[in-house]
Amino acid sequence: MDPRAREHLLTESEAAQFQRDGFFIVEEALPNSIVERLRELTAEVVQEDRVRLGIKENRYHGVIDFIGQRDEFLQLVDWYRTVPKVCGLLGSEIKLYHTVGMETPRAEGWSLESHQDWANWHTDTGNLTRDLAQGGFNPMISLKVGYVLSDLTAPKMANFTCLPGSQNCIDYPGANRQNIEKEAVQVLAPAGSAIIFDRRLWHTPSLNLSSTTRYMIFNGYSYRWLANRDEQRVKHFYRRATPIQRQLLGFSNHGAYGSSNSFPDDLPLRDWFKDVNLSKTG
Ligand SMILES: O=C(O)CCC(=O)C(=O)O
Ligand SMILES: [Fe+2]
Repeated sequence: MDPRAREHLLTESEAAQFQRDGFFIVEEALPNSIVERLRELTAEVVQEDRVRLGIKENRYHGVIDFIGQRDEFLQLVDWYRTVPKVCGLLGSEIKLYHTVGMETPRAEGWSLESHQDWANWHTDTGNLTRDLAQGGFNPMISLKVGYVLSDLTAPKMANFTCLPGSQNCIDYPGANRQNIEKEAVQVLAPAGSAIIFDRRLWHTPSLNLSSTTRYMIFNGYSYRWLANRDEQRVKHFYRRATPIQRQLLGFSNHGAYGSSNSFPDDLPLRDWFKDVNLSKTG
């Protein structure tokens, strides 16, 4: 891992924002040169998938199992400006469990009134809340890092849209899941930022009424024992990945037995941060 990771630990203010709102923004998480390259590659991978699946050009499309699709995506697995913050929230015994590359073109023919065609309020990781939540207990288990690859500095550009604070609501707290609620926030963030959000936060895709196509990469991290949410075809990375990257790609020296245990040889990320107080949440 890049040694500069130690300068990018979760701050107290980020921890407080995450606790209160369910998300925070890391500005300048990626330099411009990398943003541009990732945007090009995301466009390419999404286009291939649109053709394969016959998906229209004017609808958003996310490619899951994204991380293994191009060699240059490997650098994001343990990116030094974001992953230390993920460790501050989940600890270091984590992995990537789900990755998505998303393209949201201008919604030609749609207007603000037709938001319901796009709105899909949800929390992440499928059935976790259904199967775990009991009497106000609903552990986080996973979170996502959304890398913003095109400028989202004004609303209605398919900004990440959420109900801040709703990570504490087991049921959808709004009035109508087909609407973009009045209290919803369209997160403004320049290209190169990362939005780190709790999987329990209620959020939705939203319309892009601008002339810029929106590109984002969403990398989901979880405890190592969670089942992956996509095929995670990443074995081709193993040979050139660092031990920390291999951990984050889900590798264990102990096969299936490893992920629900803490064998020291499976946890280079824990070693890397062993002298550091990662967590600001106590
Ligand atoms: O496109 C968006 O902003 C929402 C994406 C989303 O729901 C997710 O990555 O979990
Ligand atoms: Fe989501």
